Amino acid sequence: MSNPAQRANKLFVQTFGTTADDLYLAPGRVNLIGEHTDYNDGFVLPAAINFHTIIAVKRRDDDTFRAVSDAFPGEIKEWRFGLEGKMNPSDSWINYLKGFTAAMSAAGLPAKGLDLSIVGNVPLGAGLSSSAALEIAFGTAVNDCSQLRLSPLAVAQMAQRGENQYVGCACGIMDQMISALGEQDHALLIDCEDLDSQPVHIPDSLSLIIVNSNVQRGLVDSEYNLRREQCESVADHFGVESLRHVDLAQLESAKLALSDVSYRRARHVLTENRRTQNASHALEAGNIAKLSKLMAQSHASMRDDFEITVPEIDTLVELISEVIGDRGGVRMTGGGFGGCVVALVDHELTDAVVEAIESQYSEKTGIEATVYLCSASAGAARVDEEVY
Ligand code: GAF
Repeated sequence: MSNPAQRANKLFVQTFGTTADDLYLAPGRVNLIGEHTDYNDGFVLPAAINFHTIIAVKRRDDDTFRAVSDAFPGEIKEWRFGLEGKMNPSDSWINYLKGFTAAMSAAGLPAKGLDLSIVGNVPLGAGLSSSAALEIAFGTAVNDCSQLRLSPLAVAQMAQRGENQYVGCACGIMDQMISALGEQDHALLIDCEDLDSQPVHIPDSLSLIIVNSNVQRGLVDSEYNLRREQCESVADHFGVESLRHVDLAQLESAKLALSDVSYRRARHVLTENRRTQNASHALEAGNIAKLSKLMAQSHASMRDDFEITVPEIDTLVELISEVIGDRGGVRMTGGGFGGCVVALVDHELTDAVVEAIESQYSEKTGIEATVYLCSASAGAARVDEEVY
């Protein structure tokens, strides 16, 4: 089968009857540790992965956008810059693009129209940020074609604004930032308060394995927003902007004044921030036993305090950790309620991990898992068809 870049060009010709000028790509992501900390101004440690959204574009002389996706070939979506209208829930993918141009127009930025065709191989609905990859590939294309000279961070912030204000999802900045700023063979330690980011090398001795539980992610939006509200109400209790400005000692002393749920939600965030910083140091130092412990603690905290795991995900984590011991780490990754598990394991154990999943997961849960052997890749860029 042709590669995604070739498919994007082909779809462009089929749809618009002419060739595209340029191709832009943005990756999905996996978060190694630091879950539900971004919107609490905390720390996250994601890596961009070698699964991408690719967009072929041709500049237009007016302010119209026309877009087609390989998921719905033949269906051309059209809107004018600044006239996006209201978000239409049944319009799924196009809302992310309209959200981006709506955020640009609200910020007073100009944009030239584009014709575009979109293809991708980021698994949909798996918690690997296919929507951020779409927003950032599009945002990078618009930024370049309209010669706006926004930094990748500014593109990420614009995409997050679009998703928050137009699409109506109260997500943090992690997914957009890593898709825009990812570095090959590195994770990024992001401080979500000042948006400073530091690349952290992933040791060559480790395999990056993502396992899709293939559990349908039901309730994810409502539960996500609920977690966010619970965190914000604890920050309000302390009279601070965010949980970043509460420490564990303060939380302990307020335990009786908080509900048990509020206390546990905040405890997850505070301890997860500490684990994320420690995991970044452990990864840099090649201290895999320490990383293993921190990832296990993170998973337990998501399961018991934040309550965002599901039994199938817990099963996957248990069976993988039995194989890897302290020669790697494993935990749920992403927003939760299904989705994927991430494992960073000694290369020598990769086959054993895959075998354990194949022989035990469906037997224990009745569901087949999908395994992706990944690598940490670079962030969004303009690309040539040949070098993809
Ligand atoms: C989703 C959100 F989009 C991110 O901002 C982040 O909060 C994540 O869930 C949980 O860590 O991917």
